[in-house]
Amino acid sequence: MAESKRTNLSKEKLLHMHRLMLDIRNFDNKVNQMVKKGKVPGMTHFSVGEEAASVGAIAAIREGDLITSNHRGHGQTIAMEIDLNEMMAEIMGKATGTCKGKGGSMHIADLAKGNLGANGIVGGGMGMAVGAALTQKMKKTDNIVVCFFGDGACNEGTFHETLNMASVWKLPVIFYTINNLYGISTPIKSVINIDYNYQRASAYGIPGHFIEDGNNVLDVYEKFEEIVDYVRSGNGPVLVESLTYRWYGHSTSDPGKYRTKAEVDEWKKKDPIEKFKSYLTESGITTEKELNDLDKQSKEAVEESVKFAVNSPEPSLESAYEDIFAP
Ligand SMILES: Cc1ncc(C[n+]2csc(CCOP(=O)(O)OP(=O)(O)O)c2C)c(N)n1
Ligand SMILES: [Mg+2]
Repeated sequence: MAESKRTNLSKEKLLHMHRLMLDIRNFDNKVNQMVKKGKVPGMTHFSVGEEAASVGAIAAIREGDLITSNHRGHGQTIAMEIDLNEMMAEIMGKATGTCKGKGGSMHIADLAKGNLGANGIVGGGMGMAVGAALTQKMKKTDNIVVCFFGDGACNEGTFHETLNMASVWKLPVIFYTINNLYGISTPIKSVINIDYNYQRASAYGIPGHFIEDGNNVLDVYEKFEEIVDYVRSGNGPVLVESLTYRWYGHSTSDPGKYRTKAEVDEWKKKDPIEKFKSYLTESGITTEKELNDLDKQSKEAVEESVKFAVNSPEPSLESAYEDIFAP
């Protein structure tokens, strides 16, 4: 059945959201190739399959708002409109990278765009998000913070500490769990005795929201629009969770033996990009050709980022002593 138009978002904004999802997919597929060629130092975690969960949320915030991310941060980083050249250079450890090649995939930050950074410590972004939200409150801005983390991070002690503190101080922060069903090889259902982590919100006296189809970018966007408005109006924090799935292993070193092929294939049928593509064409917003052109442009931008990174210099030895905090 053809889908009907369900949003008042402009065509320009909808196509931009689609382009960001394509960029995430194409970028990570290319990084995967670079890993196999031995061009990427360190560990890398891909966002392929989870594109809508990040793009839908970030499309609902505005300039001045902030995010914190986790080890699987490529999706959020691209959705926050980082320069792809600098991002690829960072992942390849080059001097032209966002963090001068010293951070790599798990530590990409882009302060100018409001991205306070990815984080290799599971749950590590939560304290940063609460600190940033306290800053907004003390400075009386109406900016908000979105704190992205995985289902596995909900069992870290800092989850309890930060949700409690943010609730008591009514801080403008959205705690957002991207539930991809696993923390490395551990199914989330085997380490919690409730159905979903968002249900814990009541323990902190804050609202909890569930986005059942985290692969539907408009479902994510619409829920976030409502939540962002609530948080920006000074009502304190919210806990929200969306359901999605990572297509690849936990990291580049994970053969993924704990998931069946049937399970992975089932989720691939719920491809967030194909889903949005069907919506955009069936509702008459755009044509297949226009979307294919977008994909072509996205792939060209990613190729360009690889050229930029490959042709960039390694950081100099002396730069190892720069940007170091010494009290
Ligand atoms: C404090 C801490 N404990 C353990 C690890 C090792 N580790 C890295 S990712 C990960 C699983 C995280 O799962 P989840 O939060 O669900 O995120 P996902 O990888 O599924 O996106 C673990 C245990 C770590 N980096 N930091
Ligand atoms: Mg997970």
